[in-house]
Amino acid sequence: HETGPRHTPTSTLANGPVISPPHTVDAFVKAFLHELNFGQGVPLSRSSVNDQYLALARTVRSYLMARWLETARRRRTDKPAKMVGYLSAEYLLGRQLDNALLATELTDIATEAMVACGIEIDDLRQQEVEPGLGNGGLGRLAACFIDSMATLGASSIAYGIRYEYGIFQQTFVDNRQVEKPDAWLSMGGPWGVVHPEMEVPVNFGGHVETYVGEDGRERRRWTPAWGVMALRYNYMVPGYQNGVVNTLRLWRARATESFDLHIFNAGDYAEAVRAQTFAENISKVLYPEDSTPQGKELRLQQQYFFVAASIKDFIQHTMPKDFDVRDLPERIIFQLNDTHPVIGIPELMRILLDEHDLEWEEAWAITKQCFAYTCHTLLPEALEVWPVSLMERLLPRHMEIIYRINEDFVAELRETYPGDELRVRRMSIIADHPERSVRMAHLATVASVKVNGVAALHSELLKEKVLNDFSELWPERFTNVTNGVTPRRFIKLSNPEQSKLISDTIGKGWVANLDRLEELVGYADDADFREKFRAVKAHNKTRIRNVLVSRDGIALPEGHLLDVMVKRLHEYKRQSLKLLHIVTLYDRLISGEVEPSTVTPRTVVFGAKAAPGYAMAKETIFLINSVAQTVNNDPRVDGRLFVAFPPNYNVTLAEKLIPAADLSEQISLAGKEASGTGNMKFALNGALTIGTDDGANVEIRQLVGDENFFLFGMTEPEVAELQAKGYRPGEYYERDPQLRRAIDLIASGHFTKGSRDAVSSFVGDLLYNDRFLALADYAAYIEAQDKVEAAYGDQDNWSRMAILNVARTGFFSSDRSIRDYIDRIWHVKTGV
Ligand code: B1H
Repeated sequence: HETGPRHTPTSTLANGPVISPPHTVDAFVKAFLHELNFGQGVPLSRSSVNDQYLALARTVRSYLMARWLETARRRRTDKPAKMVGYLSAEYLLGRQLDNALLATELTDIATEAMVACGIEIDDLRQQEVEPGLGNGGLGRLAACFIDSMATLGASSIAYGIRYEYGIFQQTFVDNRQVEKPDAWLSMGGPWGVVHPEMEVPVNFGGHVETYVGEDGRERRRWTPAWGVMALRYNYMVPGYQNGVVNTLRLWRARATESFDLHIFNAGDYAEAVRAQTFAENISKVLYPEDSTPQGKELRLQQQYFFVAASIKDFIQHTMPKDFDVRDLPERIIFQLNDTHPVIGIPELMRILLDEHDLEWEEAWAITKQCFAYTCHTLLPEALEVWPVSLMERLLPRHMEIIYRINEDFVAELRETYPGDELRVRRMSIIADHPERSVRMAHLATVASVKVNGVAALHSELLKEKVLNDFSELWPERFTNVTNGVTPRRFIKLSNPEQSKLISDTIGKGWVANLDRLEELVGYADDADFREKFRAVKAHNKTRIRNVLVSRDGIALPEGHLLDVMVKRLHEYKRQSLKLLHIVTLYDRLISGEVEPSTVTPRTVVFGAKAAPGYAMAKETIFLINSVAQTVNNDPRVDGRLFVAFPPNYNVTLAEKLIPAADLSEQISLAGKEASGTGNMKFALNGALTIGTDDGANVEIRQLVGDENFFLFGMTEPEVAELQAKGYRPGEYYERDPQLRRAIDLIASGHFTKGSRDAVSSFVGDLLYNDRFLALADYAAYIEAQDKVEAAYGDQDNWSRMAILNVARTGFFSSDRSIRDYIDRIWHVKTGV
């Protein structure tokens, strides 16, 4: 393929710099009509809303294009600098239009331009289908991180997969989750720029053999059985008003004519076409498991596909033609977003050994400097392992290299710990039980410059538990980088009213320097400011009410405390505990234990997708919907309690829901939630947190102060102690009458039209298993919730607390996280 600089113009006209259209309404209108007429091929008078949206998106894209080309040109021509290659299987991007307008300071111009064309820009916004190329926190973190890398001007490129179908669309049928495919590209994907001529081959299968090279040395040669092409789709990642536009490069799989040559040659045309479809399946769909990866062959294909394409792309296309691979450590650090891209380690070894003829020691010395690994979990079932049998079949050369890496590693261990075979077996990259398999977290740790957790507590537990042996061996390799979220999307864009209040009070600088929120601390005591702050919240509640009515036909009551729990459905996150609280509140109302007029009216909003194969999670969804239906229609509740569960929670809904929340539910069992990032978004948008001592909750509480946080539940050591002595959930049920009533009410079938069967697995699990100790934390949770209600009664003080949450959580900007990675792990330049 032709790849290098491709054209030398002879006319000076063609030689000039690329210039954006001027930042004026007239120019914008002109560019927009050009896109509509010549791009979409329609006159304004006959254009559909989708035509208009696509033309608007392309117009904004055209404004970004000059900055994009300029950013890339500077990277090519400046003194060679080290880059970050961010490798992630997921990017949960959310809608692009508003972020691009904000970055280019075109929001007002575009709005006016649309008015001039007789178009309501909001209708076009609604037309965009968000790219949901991620499951939850991990994918959204990657999206926040690339935003911050661009805003800091970090020399960087991000790589991933352009799934044709993102995270499934969730619907409810008879209160149960039903998944629909997410055909996010079906209306046209205006943000991706494809370069079909720049495709990269990626091979699979086959065998490895020894041969003798010209120099008489023995070498290994991989003869793959089949391969696909990785098609390059570039997406713009604009920095916030700094002229930088970085690249997110997502790969799509395409079959080649030579995909499986012998089939075509055999004349079986239909079979050959079927085989092509097989190849293109690789980038077809995002796996919808959050935290519990399945050892599926297609998933390993996806991982190798995008990582192999990315590394090859970096060495062959991003580096200059005469580049010497021995210089790689000076030019790249690949950040591994969890273990999903870890196959890149043996891949780089393969390239250095087999394609560049380096000796093992030299190749290993280089490889070890080129990767850093972020672990995102503490759940043992979330640690990825691949069966050796699968690896050998799909990537035989890589399996061989992994064996050799492990051999050297194990030899080193035996020297360091003579006679400690137990330890050697624990640490080995290869596990023997229950099936011979490759432990990707071990491989990542052995080959990385740094290994980091995603919140202070998580990084400590990583060292003490999950990777304890490794942290004893290499203590200096382990570090923490607390997660963050981008203030552009999650404050400036999602909460314009609060943003305006902040800017009017302390100036506009906070958007790119979130520590400046501290200047708001004093205003917590300013009655006038508090009143304005409350007005913002009231405005955001009206906004979400309108959104939910038109989106789902859900009519939220007015004047309620808005209590929000949004995150993936998982037992460790304990949506079931929240449900027990709701049932308790309901029970108090219908049993006459409390007089309805005396309780704080509360609306609970859930948002959660369950992995399609996760039965207990789906049962929990069914029960939440069933409880909502019963509670919302029971006259005895007298409008004091309302439960809403809008389907298909996604980034777009989060942007509307989080700014309206009064109370943020962060109630995972201590020691299970690595960080959480929703928790940060809520605090920054003026919600108070009710939460356990887990993940980044710990740091949030330290920053906002105990008096501005509703802490409850066991600590991680208490959890470990209880589990060690033997946890029996039934004891809590027996001892606590309030808990017993709640569980009995569920078990009776009260919420499920009299059906006990429909709730038996849920109730049975709580009483006899309860892996995440919901019953043990129930009493403390209820007590903390009662304190919440009392506190909400004093609106002035509540506002004071909420303002302090905003003022003291600037630390959770992803700009700070990225600066941490740059200073302590990546050592790359900024300001480019
Ligand atoms: C997180 C995942 C995850 N941790 C496997 N692990 C996946 C694991 O497709 N898979 O197989 C997908 C996702 N996701 C989350 O990462 C943590 O649970 C959160 O606590 C954390 O905030 C987030 C970002 O670090």
